[in-house]
Amino acid sequence: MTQPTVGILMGSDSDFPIMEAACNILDQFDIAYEVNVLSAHRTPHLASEYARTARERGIKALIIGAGAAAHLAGVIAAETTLPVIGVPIDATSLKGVDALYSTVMMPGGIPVATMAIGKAGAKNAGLFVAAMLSATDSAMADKLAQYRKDMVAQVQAKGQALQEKLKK
Ligand code: RP5
Repeated sequence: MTQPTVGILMGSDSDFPIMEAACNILDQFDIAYEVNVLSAHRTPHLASEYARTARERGIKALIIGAGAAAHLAGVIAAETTLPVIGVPIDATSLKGVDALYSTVMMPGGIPVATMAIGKAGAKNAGLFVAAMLSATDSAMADKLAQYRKDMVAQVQAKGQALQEKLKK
């Protein structure tokens, strides 16, 4: 099995339908990852232990999804100097704003790179890791450039399809 480069954590398995978007991007870019469910509140000791041992296990970046009073990314960032990317999850009646504030409002000294709430954030977390790796990996930079080109082609195709539809 390939040694994982990225650790994906989520506070609950109920976060997975959102966090799967990060997995899909990492698959697309051939970046090996591991996935774990750990909670800042329900399993605080296991979460700290995971973060403390991540670097020695070869992990280069961590993507952390959590909803509600989402402290997981901050707790993980407190225990490692690896880059931590937070994904706020819409899991309560506050629709993810609770998780966004909990994740993004870190005190100075312990950074968490916070993405958008939900699936777009999880997808961008995967792309952000690819971008970080591309700083020292030219093959990854090429893949990212191709991804952007494909996106332009997809947007143009959608515009053309819409124009065709309106002509009818
Ligand atoms: C958070 O509480 C999790 O990250 C999840 O988003 C939310 C709800 O968890 P469950 O009650 O569904 O396990 O810690």
